[in-house]
Amino acid sequence: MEKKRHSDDLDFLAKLDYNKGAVIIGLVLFSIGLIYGLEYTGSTVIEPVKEFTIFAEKWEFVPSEITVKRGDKIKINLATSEVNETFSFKLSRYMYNDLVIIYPNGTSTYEFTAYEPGTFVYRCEEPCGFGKNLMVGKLIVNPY
Ligand SMILES: [Cu+2]
Repeated sequence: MEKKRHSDDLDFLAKLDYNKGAVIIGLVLFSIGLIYGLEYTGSTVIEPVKEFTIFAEKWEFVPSEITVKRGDKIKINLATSEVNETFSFKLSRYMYNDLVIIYPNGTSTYEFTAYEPGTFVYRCEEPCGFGKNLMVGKLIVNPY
């Protein structure tokens, strides 16, 4: 039978200490990861919506230019004070099949996320009179 030496015990203790250290480092790293993870989750949950109001008039959109950043969540409020005219709002690319109607003296909203950078035209597609073609504006989505 092999004789047990003191140094064997010392080695064992040294290894144990090393393992404890590793566990503590692991816990610290895990905690840091958790904190960052929670912060990240928090920031995505409360991502603010950028809100704009566009007025439809005879025959223009005011404002006729809006600038945002790629990835922005956009809410566009549409309003007209014209009492005898129905307008509409159509944004190229982003609104393939959508069309928002703005009824006389009414309001509408359109929400989307600006995933694609570039310059996009918005226009009125209602037959609202001879100035119809003047009802254009542009949305600029900067890449960053
Ligand atoms: Cu129109």
